Amino acid sequence: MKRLDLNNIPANSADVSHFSYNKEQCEPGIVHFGVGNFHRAHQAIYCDDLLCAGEKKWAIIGVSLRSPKLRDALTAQDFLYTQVTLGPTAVYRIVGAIIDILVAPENPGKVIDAIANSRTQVVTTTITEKGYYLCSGKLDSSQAEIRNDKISLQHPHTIYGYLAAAIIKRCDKGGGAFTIICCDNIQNGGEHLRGGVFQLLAIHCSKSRSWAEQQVTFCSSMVDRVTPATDDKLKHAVSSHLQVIDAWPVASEPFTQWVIEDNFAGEKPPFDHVGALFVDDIEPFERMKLRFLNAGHSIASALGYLAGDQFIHQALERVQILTFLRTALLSNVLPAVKLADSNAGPVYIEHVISRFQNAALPYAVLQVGTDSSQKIQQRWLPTIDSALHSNLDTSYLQFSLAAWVAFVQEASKNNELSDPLQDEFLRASNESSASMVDTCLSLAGAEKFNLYRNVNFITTVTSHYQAIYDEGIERALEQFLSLTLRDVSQR
Ligand code: CS2
Repeated sequence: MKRLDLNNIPANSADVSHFSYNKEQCEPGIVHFGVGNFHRAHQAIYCDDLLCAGEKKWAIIGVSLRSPKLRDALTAQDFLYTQVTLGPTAVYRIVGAIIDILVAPENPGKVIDAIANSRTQVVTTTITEKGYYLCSGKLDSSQAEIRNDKISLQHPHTIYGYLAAAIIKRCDKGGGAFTIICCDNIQNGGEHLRGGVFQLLAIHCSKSRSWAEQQVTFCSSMVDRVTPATDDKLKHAVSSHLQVIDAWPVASEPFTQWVIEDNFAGEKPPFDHVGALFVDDIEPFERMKLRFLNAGHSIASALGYLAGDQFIHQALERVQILTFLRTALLSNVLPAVKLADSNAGPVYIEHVISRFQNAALPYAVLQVGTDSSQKIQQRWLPTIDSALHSNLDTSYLQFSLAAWVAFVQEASKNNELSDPLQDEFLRASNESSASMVDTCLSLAGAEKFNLYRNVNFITTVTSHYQAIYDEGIERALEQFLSLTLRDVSQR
């Protein structure tokens, strides 16, 4: 069987489509950091739609901050890949929007040049939570990688270093204004990028700092599409359906959403023509996505892992976990998270749950569990603090935190935890229950939140943790639900 490339593009049919433009005539107006599956199933599809609509400027140069693997796999196929939408049916799409992939550590200068090039109008990022070096929502400048970039930008180690070095070069060359957009699941991503970049510019080049204040804008955005890691089953489905070999196809759910803060410098890609939304105030959109969808995913992941499930949809086939998740979002998160339209909450929650139940798109509990120490700082802890501040019910979130501590412990012991703090978690995993809870919470940055100093709150988390430890998740969950649901029905 032949490999997918420009000479071997499967023909269009009822469930197969391919891009309609000539790749050679496209210009890379976008440099994107983090060409993982999510980017390829989300932003790259918006760009592909623009290119298909004749907007030739919005092809992508991808940058990998670490591994050469995707570059190596896609180079041989002219950077083409298949995106498979898995819902009630499977729909295959050959995407051409990526025209090159650079591996930053191999040649940092090339990455810096690509951003400094005046044809680049937008730089976007999906580098995951840990790529921002935040601690409790603030840039942690004490981390070694940031310290490196403070000393020199010759060989940057962080996104901030690459952007600062590129801004210095672009300012020197008269490259003109451009926009940086955060496309990760973090609140205020644009502001975080701005803060880190300006800190470095202040150290390395005050002239470029003043230039950037006028010529560079930083936008946050809310991105949404459930996109699992690629497995062999997907590769086989692609090769048997399309009769070409694709080394790295990507699957995703039918739903997609992209809301972008409208604060562009330079040219603005007309993403609104292909389904994205430009808004003046991004915060409510980010909050809704992080505090409901992502928070819910992390709840289902911790409970599902402890119950022995491999995938999120399997966890939600358990009535107890489904009930827990729904009630947690409705009775703990919704009252604590202010939404512009208060009726929208229950509808959004049901929609999110039905997306998680999509059995055609298995999403591993351990994928959500990856980097959970960073994720819960965005997804759970701010909601808990708001709820405590207003004296609202936090019982489900307390149980969730207890389940998360048990998850971290169990996954560490099973050698399945993937987290920047995994060594610290492993060291802690034999501690007694109170100190295990304390250690895990403080590793996850909880000390900066009021919940950490609330003795009643922590005592309850610890007793839930003890119950999970002693009796197993199913029994502990059953007892918890029987008590709390009785309380709810008696209200
Ligand atoms: C998930 C997200 O893996 C995770 O942590 O919660 O990646 C989620 O699938 C996406 O944000 C959906 O847009």
